[in-house]
Amino acid sequence: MEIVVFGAGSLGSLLGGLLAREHEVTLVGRDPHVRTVAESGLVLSNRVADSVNPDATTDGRGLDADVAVVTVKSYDTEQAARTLETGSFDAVLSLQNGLGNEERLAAHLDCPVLAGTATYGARLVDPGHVECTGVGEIVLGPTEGGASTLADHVAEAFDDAGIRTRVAGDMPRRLWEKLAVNAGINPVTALARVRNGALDGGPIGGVARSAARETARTARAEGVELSDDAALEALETVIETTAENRSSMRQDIETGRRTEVDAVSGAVVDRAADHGLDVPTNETLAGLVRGWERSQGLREE
Ligand code: KPL
Repeated sequence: MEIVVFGAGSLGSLLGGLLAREHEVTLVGRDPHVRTVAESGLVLSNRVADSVNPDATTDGRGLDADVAVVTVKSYDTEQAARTLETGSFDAVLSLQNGLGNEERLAAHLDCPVLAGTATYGARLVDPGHVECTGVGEIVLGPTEGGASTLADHVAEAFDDAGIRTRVAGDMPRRLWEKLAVNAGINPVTALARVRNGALDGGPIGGVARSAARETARTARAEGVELSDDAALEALETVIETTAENRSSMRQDIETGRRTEVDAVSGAVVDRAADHGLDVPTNETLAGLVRGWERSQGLREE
């Protein structure tokens, strides 16, 4: 199968590298990483040690493949969609944080867009070298839920490359559950500069739980069946299984990059407002992270 991985950050590079063991893969990303991969290949280290040679480019326009896997940050989704629409794909799979990525992609593309979640952990060690910090799984399916032979086909391609993958008929609920986890863990660990495991208890753990509960309430207002208990259980599980990880938002703040707060806490605040719900914890967390971004000149409004 021909697969384009659009967004050669840590997760995109890891999945692209694993897929390249079985398929023809093109990684789209930024230099110097992409230049190093194109010249010398991609080294995968830790639990999935290997060395592979995918194509790699900074120019994602006009590509033609069976599947495009989108792993860019949520604030780059619009730009990715405009670039992908210059190419040709049978399916596009979003493996991103936050709400609304699939809709943004679908608005530009005439092929089916699948939704997915990824619980693999990855870290870009150096240009051309990605470390696997956690073996998880991919769950994917149609954005509106239900069955799809296309989703089965894409899952099979991931499975053939040794990536544990499942097809789910309830992606809307799963995306909200993931949002509850991210809304709980990401801004709190970023602002407090702690590892995910520090949310195990104590006052900051309480803030994370409150953000997750508010997210579940907003999901229900949107017609998605996500109980507070289910959201809290998902949160506890991820805190435990990723205890040693630095969340992506903490990494963004520590390296002075813009964060995905708009698509995480900001999305909860916006959707809650549509239903007249108050979500004070998410509102406070969004305000604090946006304030940090403003102080760094990373956002204007
Ligand atoms: O997805 C994550 C992230 O860091 O963005 C979690 C699940 C919180 C793991 O760190």
